Amino acid sequence: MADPDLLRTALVDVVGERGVLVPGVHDDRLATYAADWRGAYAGRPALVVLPSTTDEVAAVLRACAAHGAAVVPQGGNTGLCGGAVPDASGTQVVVSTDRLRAVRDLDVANRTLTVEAGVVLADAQAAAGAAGLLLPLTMGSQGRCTVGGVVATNAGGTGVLRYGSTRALVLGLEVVLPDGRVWDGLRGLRKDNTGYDLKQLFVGAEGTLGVVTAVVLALQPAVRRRVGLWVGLDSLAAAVGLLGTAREVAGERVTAFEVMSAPSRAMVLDHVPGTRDPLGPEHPWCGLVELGDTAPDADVEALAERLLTAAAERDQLVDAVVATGPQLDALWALREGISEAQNHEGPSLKHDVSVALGSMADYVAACDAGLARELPGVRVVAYGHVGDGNLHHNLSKPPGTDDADFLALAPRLTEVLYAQVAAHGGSISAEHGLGTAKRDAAAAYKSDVELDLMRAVKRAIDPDGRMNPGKVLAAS
Ligand code: FAD
Ligand code: S2G
Ligand code: ZN
Repeated sequence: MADPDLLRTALVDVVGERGVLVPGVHDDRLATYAADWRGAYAGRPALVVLPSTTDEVAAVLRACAAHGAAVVPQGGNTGLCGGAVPDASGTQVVVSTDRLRAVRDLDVANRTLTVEAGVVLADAQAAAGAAGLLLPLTMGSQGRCTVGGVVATNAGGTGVLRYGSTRALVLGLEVVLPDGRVWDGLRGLRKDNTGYDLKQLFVGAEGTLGVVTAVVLALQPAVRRRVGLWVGLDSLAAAVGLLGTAREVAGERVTAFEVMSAPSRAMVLDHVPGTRDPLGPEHPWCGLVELGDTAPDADVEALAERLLTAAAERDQLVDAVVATGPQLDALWALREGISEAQNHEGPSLKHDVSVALGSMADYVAACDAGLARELPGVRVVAYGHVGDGNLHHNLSKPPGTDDADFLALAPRLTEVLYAQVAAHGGSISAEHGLGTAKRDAAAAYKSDVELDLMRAVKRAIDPDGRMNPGKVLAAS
């Protein structure tokens, strides 16, 4: 970066004094942008800028380009791989989308919602719901993560098995490029076959190619009738079998399929007030299956009973309860409470992996053996979106172990787990992206051709390498 004071003056000219946070002057406010939401990753920004329009974002990026300053786009800062925080150099400018909050359009006939990048996911869901439509992106961070962030990370969540990841829901993007040009790709067309699908380059790019300033999302018909099944399972293989039965009986009305291991449930019951496990702690796994129908008169309860009958005939479940309304919401609170609960148990090693469904049980068994060899008593907090082959294979320290001793073993424990992911043809990042945390591990599993293609895209769009340096790809 040339002269930070000159850059600060240039940025204040664009967004005004209130739109630029300066170290040593605004340290309290700056702190929330320097570290991620959970404090797992932290850096030192040169400045934090809060533009309020696309034109201001463009002017900010032009100024950063003129001063050779690196840019770190930031939304809700709930990312789990360190992608939204600056490095420790004190030279990177965080560009926050906090003030890009407009809902620009909701087209009921076309079933599209156009929002600016800083709109919180829950607010986008509410805008769709108010029009009798559904934005089928749901995850535990939805009260804080932004639409720009879910696009940049190609976020998944609990609706992927029915509706796909964010990538499947994006119809158009407005992006400010590293040189400040604005690409207006805000088209709400479901079919537009006119050359390279440029928007898909920015979905999942984690801020390394430009700043997403607005998004056109495809909406779905609202689910009018929903029912949940909370099932006791004696193995992960049984869960996979139950998924097959659910799809046979209910087809696309299976709108969520999550599993929770016994340690993950126990942690939530210990640390998240008001939660309860209707089936008790004895089942090694429990499944939360949600069936949803867009027909207002659909008898989803009868569908649930048919599913339970078929699953029982196949010995796929040990026990079950059917839940609707508040009981179903309470089961989701149990499921979504794991992330918070695990933080109460010392450092949590997070692994967001995916393997083909048929390999999942073998993969977990191989990991259990390997992890126990490395650290007897390590607590495997496994849970998540099994419907997509995605498991959050998190680890917590054995009770009574020192945090530092556990963290010293972290690289080796992760290595054991990733080796099994590779051995089972899986991915070491199913939905959270790479950031800095998984950048090198991912590169180790990619071919030279694939890495060359990724670097070629990066060079073509961000030739100076100033967009979120060191995220997704090692800075060249
Ligand atoms: P940030 O954390 O601010 O940024 C994430 C990345 O996107 C960074 O690389 C940043 O540079 C980039 N970025 C942000 N905004 C823009 C923009 N406008 N333009 C360009 N780049 C941008 N994730 C899932 O996929 N599924 C889950 O089920 C899930 N559950 C979660 C539960 C909890 C409790 C928590 C804390 C996180 C969870 N996450 C989950 C992770 C996280 O919420 C997602 O990755 C989310 O997409 C991040 O959005 P954000 O706005 O917070 O982005
Ligand atoms: C989830 C959250 C991340 C974690 O709960 O689905 O994506 O492991 C995860 O805390
Ligand atoms: Zn998840």
